[in-house]
Amino acid sequence: MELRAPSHWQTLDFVSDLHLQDSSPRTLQGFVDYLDTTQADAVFVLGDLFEFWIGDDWMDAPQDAHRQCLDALARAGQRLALHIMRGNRDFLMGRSLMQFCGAHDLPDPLTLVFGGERIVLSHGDALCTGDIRYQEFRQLSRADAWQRNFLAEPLAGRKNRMLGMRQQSEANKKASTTFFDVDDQAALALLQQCAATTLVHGHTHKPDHHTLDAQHTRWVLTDWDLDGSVPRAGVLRVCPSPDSAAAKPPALRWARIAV
Ligand SMILES: [Mn+2]
Repeated sequence: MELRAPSHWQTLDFVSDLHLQDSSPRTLQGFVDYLDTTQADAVFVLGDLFEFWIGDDWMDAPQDAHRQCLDALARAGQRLALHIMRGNRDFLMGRSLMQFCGAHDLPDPLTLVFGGERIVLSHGDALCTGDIRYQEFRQLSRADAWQRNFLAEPLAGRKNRMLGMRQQSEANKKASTTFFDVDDQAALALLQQCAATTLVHGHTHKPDHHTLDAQHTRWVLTDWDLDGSVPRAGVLRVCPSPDSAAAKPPALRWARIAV
């Protein structure tokens, strides 16, 4: 799918991997403050906003962190163009949540056309092609039948199952010596398929800017953790370059903004 940025957009922010939950109150506060004050015309949340999400009927009685985040998103959704993509933790976010927040529901991947450039947005988990076990689970859990089954369970049962899956995933990670990063070949293939130059993704919690070849790069967003021993949070911001009127590349200016 393709999204053409309206011509009045000057500043776009990308953010991901906030993993909001009750046990991270500072991270929540940091994100709420960011949403309430950002001067961006459009904000793109590229997945794993929440540590987990068990279905939109949870909106009636969610954890406090979720409630406060949803309210802040709804405020932001009224004054700027808010876009939300699902991650591997919150893939069960549904239409009601998007509506409540006034958010545009983004497919993964999405090609954004901005400032004369084509930018692919993705959470990034689908590009970690080396993790075959995870890719199998991903395929299974994104299927309608699996989701219908899961969502048919009572909320309490869903929460237990989700926490169980999280624990299992953490245990697998600890037991494994391999870190499955985004595969550069898979990233390059996706960019070529979308006729795009730049990929923006999260998921790996390894903020960086990788050169794939002479024409293609990928930005990796930082995760947020303002509660732990190594505080980190931030957005990737893109604006048209001041020289872009001269129409010579680079037409965009990218910057990491600490919040
Ligand atoms: Mn993720």
